[in-house]
Amino acid sequence: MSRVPESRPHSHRAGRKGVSDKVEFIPVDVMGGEHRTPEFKAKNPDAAVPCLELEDGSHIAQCNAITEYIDAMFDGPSLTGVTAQERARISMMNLRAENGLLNAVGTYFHHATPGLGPDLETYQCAEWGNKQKEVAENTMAYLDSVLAENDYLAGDTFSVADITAFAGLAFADFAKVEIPESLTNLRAWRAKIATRPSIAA
Ligand SMILES: N[C@@H](CCC(=O)N[C@@H](CS)C(=O)NCC(=O)O)C(=O)O
Repeated sequence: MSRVPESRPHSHRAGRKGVSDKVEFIPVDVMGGEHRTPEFKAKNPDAAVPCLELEDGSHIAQCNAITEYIDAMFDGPSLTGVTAQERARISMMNLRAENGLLNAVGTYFHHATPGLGPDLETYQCAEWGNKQKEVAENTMAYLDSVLAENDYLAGDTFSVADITAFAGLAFADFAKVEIPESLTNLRAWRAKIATRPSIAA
């Protein structure tokens, strides 16, 4: 969880904006189920991280909402775009990375692997999980094709779509969903993103 002053505005997002020092990062033991406790759910009923706590005690969950908040609150390079066309393109690519990669890997992890363990995974549907692994693999191939034409997922500028896809690949590693060797554009993009100061930190 992250806590920030209300009048100022998390993670890679705060890093890119150069505002990481304005956020206090509080670890949440997800493997231990801390995010499903009544105390945590009072802050974020989605029972998931991340969750941003503002100084007035209110909370903002959902990565995209947190990114919107940080982008609007601070000056500096935008993660969500400025012109109507940029904003729409970034939003489109971010949703493709989120639904097709990050969420698909998450569903595979929760349904087709032991996930968070028998106490927390009370319902599993392996067929659905394995289908989502296929979705993730297809999305990797799609992203690779986009990166054959563009330096970044939404064009020539780093954006929240790159952050979401990078996080999706990190989760894929964790869930042991491999990036095929043949996806050279995706692999090269990942190596480049990994060297960004906000990601390395
Ligand atoms: N759509 C949510 C997804 C959040 C999410 O799935 N977070 C994962 C960790 S990256 C989580 O907390 N999982 C716990 C669980 O599934 O029980 C967002 O954008 O914040």
